Amino acid sequence: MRDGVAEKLVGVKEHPFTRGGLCAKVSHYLERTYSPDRLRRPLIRTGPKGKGAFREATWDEAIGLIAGRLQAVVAEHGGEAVLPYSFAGTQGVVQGQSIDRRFFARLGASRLERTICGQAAAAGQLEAAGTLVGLRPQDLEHSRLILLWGTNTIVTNLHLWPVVRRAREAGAKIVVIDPLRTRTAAAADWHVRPLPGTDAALALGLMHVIVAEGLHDADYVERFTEGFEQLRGELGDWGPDRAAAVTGVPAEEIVDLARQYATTRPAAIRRLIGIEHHREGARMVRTICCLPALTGAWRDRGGGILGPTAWAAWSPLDQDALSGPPPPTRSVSMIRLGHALNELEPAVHALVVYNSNPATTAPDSSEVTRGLAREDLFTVVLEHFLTDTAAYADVVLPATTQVEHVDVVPSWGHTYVTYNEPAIEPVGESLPNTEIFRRLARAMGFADPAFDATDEELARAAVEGARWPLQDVDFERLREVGWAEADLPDDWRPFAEGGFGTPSGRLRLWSDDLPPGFEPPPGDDEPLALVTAKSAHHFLNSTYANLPRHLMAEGEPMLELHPDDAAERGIEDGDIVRVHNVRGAVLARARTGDVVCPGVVVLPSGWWASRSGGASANALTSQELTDRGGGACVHAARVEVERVTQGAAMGREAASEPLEV
Ligand SMILES: Nc1nc2c(c(=O)[nH]1)N[C@H]1C(S)=C(S)[C@@H](COP(=O)(O)OP(=O)(O)OC[C@H]3O[C@@H](n4cnc5c(=O)[nH]c(N)nc54)[C@H](O)[C@@H]3O)O[C@H]1N2
Ligand SMILES: Nc1nc2c(c(=O)[nH]1)N[C@H]1C(S)=C(S)[C@@H](COP(=O)(O)OP(=O)(O)OC[C@H]3O[C@@H](n4cnc5c(=O)[nH]c(N)nc54)[C@H](O)[C@@H]3O)O[C@H]1N2
Ligand SMILES: [Mo]
Repeated sequence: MRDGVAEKLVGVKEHPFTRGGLCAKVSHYLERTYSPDRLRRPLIRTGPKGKGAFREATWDEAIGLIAGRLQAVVAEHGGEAVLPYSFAGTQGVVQGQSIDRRFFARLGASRLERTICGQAAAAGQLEAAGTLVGLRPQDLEHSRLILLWGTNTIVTNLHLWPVVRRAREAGAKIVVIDPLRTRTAAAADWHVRPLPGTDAALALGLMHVIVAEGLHDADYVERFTEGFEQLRGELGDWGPDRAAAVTGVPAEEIVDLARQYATTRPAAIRRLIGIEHHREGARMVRTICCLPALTGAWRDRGGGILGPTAWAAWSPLDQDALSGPPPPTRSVSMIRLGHALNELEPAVHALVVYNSNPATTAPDSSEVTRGLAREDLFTVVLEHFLTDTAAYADVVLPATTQVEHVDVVPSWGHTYVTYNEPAIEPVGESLPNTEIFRRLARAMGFADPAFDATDEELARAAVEGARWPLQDVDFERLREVGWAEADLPDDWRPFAEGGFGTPSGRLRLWSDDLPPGFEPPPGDDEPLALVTAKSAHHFLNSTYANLPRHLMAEGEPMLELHPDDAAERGIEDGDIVRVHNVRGAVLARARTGDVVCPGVVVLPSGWWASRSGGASANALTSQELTDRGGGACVHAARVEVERVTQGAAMGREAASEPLEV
């Protein structure tokens, strides 16, 4: 800090989990905070929607305008004609789910189903285990076999990688199960490559071998699970040959993996959300959850499943004290924003977006932007930058970044909560989300004291009302130290003696509602499976995808495709290709190699259409929901690819002049 200006952002070495490490995205966070492109004043639209023509306004004018328009919408169409749209952009609970939620509840606005990240997998795990509790990340150090199942740890979860490495140094074998040869797969001991969306068949094949060879833990199964006989019946059809035919993983490899998984102790499965983004995303996770119960892996420290740690360091915070009760209004899926803006009845007339950039991150982006372009839709966006979503707003409000506001930052990658103290004064006239919603509430005449709570009071309430395992976190101490750990016993083996969250306390190896199993997806016209993974190392979804350093590091959007698929289409490495299906088309540079198998292609998600040739990955994905949990099938689109030009320049050069797609 010098003269009120932050000069350097560093990780705290004493932090027990991150140990001072910052990922490639956050290590230059201050470039974001002080970027010349940062929004510094409220903006009011002066040109056509989507063109980014705005004039500056005072806060009073902007707030007054919004309050007037919202009041008019509510008076004419009712509260449900207003739709809030927000996600985890801000990372903290105070700026992410407090005064904002109270405001929309008071308004009687539609509720947003925030299901784009993790809810499908959670639904699958709940079906099997009845709880989201799982391993503690540090305990992977004790594991001797680690299956990184559909997660690209080095890119998306960097802080777990040192734990994985320590386990490996102590003799653990690291297996990556991923259709793509990711950086993580390349760094592992063994890369198992199922076709996208077929993991349930892989898990069934593994369980077939385990049960057929008597490698399951009969005592654990007997005492702590239910439905073994039905599962065994289903497994009868899943010999390694059939599993191999469905997944593309050779039968011998399935047998080998099954034996190693069942006989190596402790054996851990690490999953995040890569596998949930498929039609049967919940069922895939539900099926995988049978594995550690079948083998009794839960008996060991470092054995079992490690999923997101929100159960330890997020959900226990006092959600009611932050958000208040949700209104009894209709709910709208965030995955189907395109539908909500274009087709839903009664119609949405006002949209308020914050902590999210749906023009880029929501599926089926042509439908999203078609909705955002509606002249009769009143749109407000709270942002740091003029994102592709903000470009469609009627009013854009400048929000503070993490170094400018108070927050309690939960985690789903480790078991610590963090207190965020502002380091600098807000840049320009930016305000915390909370303060923006307070001002809006006042302007709308909401006199309720619920809108008077300060950020610090909200933070305190979230922590003081927290449940297990955050119940003992002391707010003053959290503020002083900066972080606090969930209170879990040193020897954390949550299900060594059963105790699952199901009514019987047993893990459900079978349930009629959503049994372990695999259905092939319905046939599709397009020949290639598209995965839209988070392969951009320097973006956090679409965040940072406008900053020079981060764009420079990523280069341009690349379509990875197999040399055979390329040859069939006359495409050579470095050519510009058009990736298309019925929903849209995206331009990318082709890279041929062994990242994908034949029949599979990959586009990175997160690129702004305005900076990458006019469209990005979600132009190709659909608004279809996963089987459970209302998730997004963003790794399950199908596409065709054709060559546009030989090796010409595109990407950022094309940003101002979008190529015709
Ligand atoms: N195709 C495809 N689509 C995907 C995914 C995928 O893998 N493939 N992944 C999905 C997943 S897992 C997720 S989590 C979603 C994420 O989708 P989004 O929630 O839209 O995430 P971001 O793109 O990071 O956008 C967050 C925005 O919040 C803004 N922001 C940050 N902090 C604040 C703040 O304090 N106040 C305000 N007002 N704004 C703030 C940032 O500037 C940024 O523009 O995307 C989903 N979409
Ligand atoms: N650099 C970076 N880090 C991030 C993010 C980011 O945008 N950029 N986003 C953050 C967020 S919001 C989240 S939710 C996490 C997500 O973290 P991850 O779950 O690790 O992220 P994904 O890229 O969605 O998926 C991981 C892997 O799943 C694979 N996959 C896709 N379909 C299948 C399948 O059917 N079977 C199998 N076995 N694998 C499959 C993909 O090929 C991909 O390599 O990352 C967080 N970290
Ligand atoms: Mo996510």
